[in-house]
Amino acid sequence: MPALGRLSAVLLMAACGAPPRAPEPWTSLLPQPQSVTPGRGTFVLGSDATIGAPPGLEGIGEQLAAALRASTGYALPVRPPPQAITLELDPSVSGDEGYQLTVGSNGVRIQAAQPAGLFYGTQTLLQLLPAELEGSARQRGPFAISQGTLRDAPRFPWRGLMIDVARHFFTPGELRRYVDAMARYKLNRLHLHLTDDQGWRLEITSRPTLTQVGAATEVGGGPGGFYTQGDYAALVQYAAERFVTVVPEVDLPGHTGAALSSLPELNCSGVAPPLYTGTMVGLSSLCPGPASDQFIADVIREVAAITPGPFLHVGGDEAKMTAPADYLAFEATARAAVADAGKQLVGWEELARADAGAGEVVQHWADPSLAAAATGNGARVILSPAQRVYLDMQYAQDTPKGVGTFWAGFVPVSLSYDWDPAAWLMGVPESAVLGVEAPAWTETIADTSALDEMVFPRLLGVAELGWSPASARDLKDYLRRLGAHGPRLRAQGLGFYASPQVRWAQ
Ligand code: TNX
Repeated sequence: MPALGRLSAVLLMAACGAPPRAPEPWTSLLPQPQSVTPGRGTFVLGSDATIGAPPGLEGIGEQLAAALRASTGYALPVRPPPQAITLELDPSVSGDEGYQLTVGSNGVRIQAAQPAGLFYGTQTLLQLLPAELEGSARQRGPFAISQGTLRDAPRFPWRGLMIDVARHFFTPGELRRYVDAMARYKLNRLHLHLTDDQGWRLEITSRPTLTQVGAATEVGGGPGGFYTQGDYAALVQYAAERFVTVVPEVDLPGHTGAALSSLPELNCSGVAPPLYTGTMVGLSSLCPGPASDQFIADVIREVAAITPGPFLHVGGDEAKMTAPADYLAFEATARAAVADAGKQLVGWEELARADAGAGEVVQHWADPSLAAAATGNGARVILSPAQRVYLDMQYAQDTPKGVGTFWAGFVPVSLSYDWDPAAWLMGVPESAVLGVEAPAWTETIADTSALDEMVFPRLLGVAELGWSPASARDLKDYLRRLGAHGPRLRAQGLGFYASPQVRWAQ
């Protein structure tokens, strides 16, 4: 250590009792920010640190404090600004989600035009602090943060994770863990696949048998489960506090086995079939007619009423048992119900067959021509190409046995990251791309330890695809940064697949 450095270390020791540990580098942020200008020196976060938040946005400061209190043991009170860490609304910062972060010798300043930007600034700040602070075990401070400035804003407005809670049920508490992780990596859409052949997971008060019967089991015959409307509303609220919008999906007119088992009148035979606990797809269809139309209208009205977010996903995929003309009629019914509820229609790419267009969103998963037809017609597209971001695809031939599938190929960490959403679909310009979403289908994923392994670390790559400018993306550098995030994932209690493509920090 040069003499001056040693002297300042001694002075610091005298001032604070112990030297702060070496600060985290600004070069391991994930997702990669728009631009970073490292400075010199550090700001030292000590036990007297305070957080300043604008009136009405104390909650964002409180969440930052809550993330750090257990591990630091600091009080971190939230007060009117300015404080050591100051959150500040500034209309000159660009974007609904953009922010600017400055670490100077006296403190940290996060500026944003909107609350979401302030929140994302706090998430970046957490990554500038030691990984262990994300856990609950007490760490010895003070903690140095390198000085510098950073400007950041997302490339795409839709950065999503889908969880299939129909094939296997996951509790609200389990989902909250994924919401927490999403927020850390600046993901903002949690798409819940709430209904399918194997389960109906949301209470619909006008049709109580949907959950009394249709939620009773799951793939493999386990106990299943469902969310009461109250459970769902609380989850939506929890997610919203973390700037994650819940996108509910009610899959129609195929993938409706659980509904058909619950309501005889939805079947052309008038007889409800037994519940299905296998993993085949394309087995079911609502019967065309007034009973199904009324069912669709009632369900969409109820789901919309407890969904403050603007989107309502009506599925529409793999309706192999529905005649093409009936499919069009069902989509017209769903479209009218979504419009009546004042929501924006989202559906799988098959919705292109029903002329999806302006104001609507299609989710691409398999057939590039369908998404291109819809965007040619004015729709926008969410990219979920199975061979890149289906989280139920196995990583490699030799990875977790019995969990995941490979119909779209093996999807190692590198492949999942190494593509450009703007160039993925021929004839679909970047302006028509709303963003990216990684679906976790759960036919083979029965619990959170299996789900963690399939979701992490690939979801972090999806986060970067959705957030970072194309020019800031680089596979080799991404794999390096991902390795640096191993301890951070561990501290957060998240399991992950220790891909051999990555050198994981211990
Ligand atoms: C296709 S993707 C499906 C799902 C399955 C998934 C399994 C899509 C819209 N439909 O029903 O769960 O493959 O990977």
